[in-house]
Amino acid sequence: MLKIVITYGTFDLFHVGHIRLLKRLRALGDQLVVGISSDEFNQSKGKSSFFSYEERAEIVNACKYVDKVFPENSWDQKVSDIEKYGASIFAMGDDWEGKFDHLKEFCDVLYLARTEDISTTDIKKKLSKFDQDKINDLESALYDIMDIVKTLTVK
Ligand code: C2G
Repeated sequence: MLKIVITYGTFDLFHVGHIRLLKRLRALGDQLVVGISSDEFNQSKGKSSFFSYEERAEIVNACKYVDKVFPENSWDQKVSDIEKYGASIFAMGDDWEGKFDHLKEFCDVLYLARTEDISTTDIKKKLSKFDQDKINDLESALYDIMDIVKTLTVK
């Protein structure tokens, strides 16, 4: 009997935190199925992803630890998904510790340690700071030019 592991996530800007979790989840069983949050569901989570559902699903599906991806459209579909895919383990990163214990009625529920110091939110912040640095450089160059123009136009 194949041991199926099931998990869910947005998986935006795919990074090593995601990969390391999927690798550990796959090692818990024989197959790993992943619910990818739809764009609409992300909005209800207060998240807006950089990549669309289709792109995020394609990227995660290409991961060698993942056997199947499917859309996650609501908080309430997990029980039917566990039954549909015959999952015997539900697992998430431990930022969700305790949040899905009600699923213990249907399968094992595990929370695995997150990878420290990386998140999609941090990546977005660092990239936006990078742009801000460029704007700051341009502004100081502009002020230097203005100073030069001023000296050239002094009567
Ligand atoms: N994760 C991790 N280490 C990180 C970042 C994320 O282990 N540095 C894990 C999270 O704990 C989660 C999975 O990677 O189990 C996907 O993370 P997100 O894409 O942020 O997913 P999330 O928004 O938590 O959505 O119904 C459950 C939700 O869909 C989970």
